Amino acid sequence: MTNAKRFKIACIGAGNVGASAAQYCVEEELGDVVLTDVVEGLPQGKALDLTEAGPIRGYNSRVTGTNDYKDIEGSDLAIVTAGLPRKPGMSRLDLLEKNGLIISGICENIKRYAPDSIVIIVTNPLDVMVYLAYKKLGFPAERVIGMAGCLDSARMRAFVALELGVSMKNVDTMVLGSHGDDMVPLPHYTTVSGIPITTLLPQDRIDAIVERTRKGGGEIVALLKTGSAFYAPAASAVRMAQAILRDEKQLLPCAAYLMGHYGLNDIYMGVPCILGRAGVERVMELEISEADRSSLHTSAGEVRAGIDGLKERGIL
Ligand code: TXD
Repeated sequence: MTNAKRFKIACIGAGNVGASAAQYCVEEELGDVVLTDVVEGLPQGKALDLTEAGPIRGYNSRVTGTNDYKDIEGSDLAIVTAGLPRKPGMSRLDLLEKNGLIISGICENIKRYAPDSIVIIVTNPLDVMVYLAYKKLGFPAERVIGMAGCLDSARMRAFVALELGVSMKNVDTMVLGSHGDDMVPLPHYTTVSGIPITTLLPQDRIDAIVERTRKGGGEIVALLKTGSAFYAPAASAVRMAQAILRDEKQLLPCAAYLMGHYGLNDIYMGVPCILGRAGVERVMELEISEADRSSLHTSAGEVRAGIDGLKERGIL
């Protein structure tokens, strides 16, 4: 083990993202994982399979599967991916209601069994679900965080690296706003080893990368036909978990609770955050253009509409 304390991580939801997150956690030896789902046998089966990969992949972290929330007792961190996907004929509001009820139920259990944990929400619609979780958990805002920007910026990093034929590791980006078509990728804060991409690529190529990043989730859904992306989303959530549990003070874009930042109040949105052992230790305010600020506010309008939807249905 690289970390001194043996952490306990609850992965709630053992579907595509949840199981991949469990895999990345144990491969990184970040802590022992409890994989939880409502489907009987699913988390147990995946946990056993991951345990059996241990001798080959060389990890000693433990993975167990359960349908009983009592088993998450004392977790240091929870990654919540439980939820339903949108089915044909289901409106956005119906999905909001279904996942809203699932997240509310899960929050009750986290509150009961892991009251000191830091919670990373992944379930869509992300910015609304993380706001709901914050309200239901009653934890300080720094301990309830949404994962989206990390994924969106990873996608942009990958596209820039592929376009320029440079190492993925050399590319840094920043993406603000809500998770969806209204996100605000920031080319001016995108660099290759410190060199702004605005000096390396023509504007039309940058515009194309920004557009592909905005539609990144949809591109994968269209290819897969059933289900949505899971490797990069899981890797992003585990990156955040690592920054927190190992107190790395990493600057990552996350959905954080805003109190006047960027002119926004009482809302969760994607902003640059310093992640450490306390969770979101600081929200960074960047200088952004008027156009980007206005996109951020448009994005906030969508999130507020979702929050109102939950209120109308009595979930919030
Ligand atoms: O950037 C992001 N935030 C996202 C979000 C990127 C990718 C995926 N994103 C969302 O994560 C996606 O729209 C879904 O809302 C979640 C999970 O996606 P995943 O692909 O893992 O979905 P699956 O494979 O359908 O898994 C969901 C699991 C499934 O096994 C259900 O049985 C389980 O959730 N589930 C529950 N587990 C525990 N407790 C409850 N109540 C529960 N209800 C359903």
